[in-house]
Amino acid sequence: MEKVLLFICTASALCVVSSLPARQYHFVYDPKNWTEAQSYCRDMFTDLATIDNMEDVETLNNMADLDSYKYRAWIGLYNNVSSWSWSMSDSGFYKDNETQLRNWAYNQPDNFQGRECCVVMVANGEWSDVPCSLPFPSVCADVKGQEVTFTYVTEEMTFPEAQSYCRANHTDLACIRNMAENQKIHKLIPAGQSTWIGLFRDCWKWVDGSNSSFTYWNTDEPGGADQYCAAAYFAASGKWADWTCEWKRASICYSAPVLKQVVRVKLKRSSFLDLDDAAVQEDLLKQLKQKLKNQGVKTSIKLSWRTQNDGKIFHNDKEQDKF
Ligand SMILES: *[C@@H]1O[C@H](CO)[C@@H](O)[C@H](O)[C@H]1NC(C)=O
Ligand SMILES: *[C@@H]1O[C@H](CO)[C@@H](O)[C@H](O)[C@H]1NC(C)=O
Ligand SMILES: *[C@@H]1O[C@H](CO)[C@@H](O)[C@H](O)[C@H]1NC(C)=O
Ligand SMILES: *[C@@H]1O[C@H](CO)[C@@H](O)[C@H](O)[C@H]1NC(C)=O
Ligand SMILES: CC(=O)N[C@H]1CO[C@H](CO)[C@@H](O)[C@@H]1O
Repeated sequence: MEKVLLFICTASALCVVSSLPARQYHFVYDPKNWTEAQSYCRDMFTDLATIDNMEDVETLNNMADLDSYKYRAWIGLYNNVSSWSWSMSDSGFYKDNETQLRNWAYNQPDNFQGRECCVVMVANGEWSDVPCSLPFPSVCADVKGQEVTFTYVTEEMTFPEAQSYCRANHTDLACIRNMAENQKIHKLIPAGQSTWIGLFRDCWKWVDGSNSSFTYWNTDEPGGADQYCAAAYFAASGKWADWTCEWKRASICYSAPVLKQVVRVKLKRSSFLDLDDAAVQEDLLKQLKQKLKNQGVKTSIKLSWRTQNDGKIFHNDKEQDKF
């Protein structure tokens, strides 16, 4: 989280300096399920912990209290099995509920071993979830308005590769709006072959929106088809494992550090303004905030007046000499 250091160079000019300090972790040992843990972290801090690199891992290993029952703690990594969406998101392409079409094979999607986040059409034209890193042929789509034509691509690629390929050479991976289109695609595919279509979902994503690709899974993790939440395991150097979200555990929150800066604001005296009036004080803060925004400050800023020992906020210039 970016923070802003802000100070006044002269009475009339505002200077803004940005810096990027490290996030601060907080262990919460009171056991909570993952959902409760996230709510708590969002209320009290910023969110459940995001872990970006080995330095973060070391920080957490040094902080962790290894008492019994406390050595596993929730982190902000979540495998969202209800986040299916089509590669082509242009809403004009779909009518009514056409994005909702699913043609899953029996017992699919099953999120086998907790890592199946992309979809292939299997031999009988039904769909199955598989790991996105497996190589398959694919079906690309060329879209003109509502018209769509499909092309089978023999070359085996991972899902991200197939998606890039289709976007470079066609419109996108095949997105299927109805069973007639499903049938058209099925006819293109050689007998017995499974191929990528454009359906995928969020796979083990940081809930604060971080796109960090750092992973530190323990051996054979993730491994559970119905374990959507991740915890760090401090008996194994803080490595991660997937767990059932209902379980109650310690948790790790983080806060984006807040930088506090006291600045002195000099105002020209105006006989029309009562500076002891709370509404006037509030209005001045609003104006200051707007001024900062106009100068390109993009991060969130909180401004407040500081009350001095005498209970007053504003002092005229002679009194200021006493600071
Ligand atoms: C999972 O995905 C669904 C659908 O996109 C979304 O509404 C929900 O908020 C997500 N859950 C979490 C915990 O991110
Ligand atoms: C979508 O619409 C079709 C046709 O109108 C209907 O048969 C189907 O039940 C709908 N599906 C959903 C998930 O609403
Ligand atoms: C991750 O997000 C940052 C900005 O937050 C962006 O600069 C970067 O390109 C993103 N990386 C990927 C792989 O999307
Ligand atoms: C967590 O606990 C809350 C409150 O007891 C409950 O409503 C919620 O369903 C639980 N969530 C999970 C994922 O277990
Ligand atoms: C047939 C064709 O145009 N293939 C191109 C598809 O896009 C890739 C780049 O992603 C090119 O290398 C291919 O030549």
